[in-house]
This record gives sequence, C-alpha cells and structure tokens, in this order.
Amino acid sequence: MLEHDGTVKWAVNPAIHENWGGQPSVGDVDGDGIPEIGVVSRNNYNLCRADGTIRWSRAITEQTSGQGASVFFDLNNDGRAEIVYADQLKLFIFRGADGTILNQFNRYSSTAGEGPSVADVDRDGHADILIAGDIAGLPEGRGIRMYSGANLNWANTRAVWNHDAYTITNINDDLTVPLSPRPNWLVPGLNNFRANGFIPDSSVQPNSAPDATVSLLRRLDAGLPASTALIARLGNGGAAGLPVVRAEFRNGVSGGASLLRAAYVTTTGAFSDKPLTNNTTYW
Ligand SMILES: [Ca+2]
Ligand SMILES: [Ca+2]
Ligand SMILES: [Ca+2]
Repeated sequence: MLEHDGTVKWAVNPAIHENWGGQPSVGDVDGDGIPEIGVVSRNNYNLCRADGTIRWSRAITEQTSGQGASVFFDLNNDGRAEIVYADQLKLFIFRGADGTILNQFNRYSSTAGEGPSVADVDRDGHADILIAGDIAGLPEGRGIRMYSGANLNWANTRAVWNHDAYTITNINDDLTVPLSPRPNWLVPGLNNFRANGFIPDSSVQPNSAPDATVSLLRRLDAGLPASTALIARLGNGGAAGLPVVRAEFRNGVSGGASLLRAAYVTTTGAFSDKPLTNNTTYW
C-alpha cells in the first residue's frame, strides 16, 4: 500500500503471497464502511484488512500464473460484498466476511492476468458473471460462460464492465468515457476497485424495479372497412429498465377472452403509443 507520494504505508509478508499476485480488488465485505483488499497468489486467496493484516486466506489452485483477479459485488444486496473469483479449476463465490464458499462451478483455464466480470449482461435487472476458459475438450472448457442467479435473485447492477482496472466512475452508463472521472475513493458509498454497483447518486439502485403500465386503450376505425387499429399507451413507471414484455389486446373477459393483437415491446422509461398488430415487434 502506497501513499499518494509513493512512500510505502505497509507491505504484506512475501511468504504469505509467495511472491505472486494478481490485481487487487477493493470493497467492503462487512458493511462497516472500511474497505478490504483481496489478492490472489498461487495457492491462496488472501483478504487483507485496510491495515495490511490478513483477515482470511482460502486455498486455491492457481499454480499456472498466480496472477488471477477477483471481483467484489454484493450479490444479495445486504451491504456486504461477496467475492467472485476463478482459479484453474473452479469459479468460486466467497462470502466476503470470512471466505466461506457460497457456491462453486467447474471451469478450466491455464490462467493468466484474468478474472471474472460482473455486470447485468442481458439487462434483465439482475447481475450476471462472465468467465472465460481455455482448455479444449473438457466440459466447461474453452469459451466464455455466463452465470445468472437462480430465480433471478442476484442484485441489479450496471450493464457495463469496460476494463481490468474498472472503477465504476471511469465509464458512463452510455459507454462514453468521462474526460475527468470522479475519483472513485471520494464518492460516498464507493471507495472500491474491481467492484461493480451503481454510482450512489444514480437514479437506479440495486433494489429499483421496473413498473410496466398500459393505458389509453383505443380503437381507430379510420381504415374501415378494410382495417381497424388497436392502440395502447405502454410505459415503464419504475426506476429500473424493463426487459421485453408482451402486450396483448383480448376480446372479452379474462379466462375466456380470445387474443386479438399482441406485440413484444421494450420500454426504457418513456411512454409511447404502440399500434398492436399481429407479430409486431418493437425494440
Ligand atoms: Ca469492511
Ligand atoms: Ca452480500
Ligand atoms: Ca442479468
């Protein structure tokens, strides 16, 4: 750990990290507002306190490089970051506070300076994990895999993770790069590195939800007798983005109603009038 002028604040005993180590990840694993630091070595994942002492170590298998990296992300939105990390053989989700393995999946990689990414890849309002493998011929071998929470129970996060030194404030939601990024460590609620989450003053937060609405139903007969148009005003009154929804006009009451028109619609917060015709798709 270096001061801003380059002087050393503290250093971890090399015997602990075996003279290896990947990029650190920084985040708060216990909700006390003080960040912890996670570093990979060849045989252990080490979580350091802010003063450099080791809080916990967990045995891993990374003899091929000893330079992998992890991601801090609060998957269950309880204010305490979980740690997502993959060694040569497994993708792990550690409980940040004590290193307990919450879940693990096979993956195979000869590892280099790599690590998982966490972002809402499919924009369904729940974080996903992306991981790469490079060993052909094995199940869960070569290629990129995406993991999502069972029952969509992982917290929401941004849909962006733009590079290894990701700091949330270094990239905007629309993928523009800020000319002068806000220093992550000065933004209340952040002070993290290789962690994902929303900027604390963002209008969207992990517990934000979409709220699909349908209103102003109309039938326009200007085209009679050749045709008639069914129009609905569709929108999203919630703070979170909405994945594709199916909107339907039905004739009659629920249960016995027959389908008249249907369309697949995405809404991003704006309300708009959509004529519904069979097999229409709006993106
Ligand atoms: Ca802490
Ligand atoms: Ca958590
Ligand atoms: Ca997702």
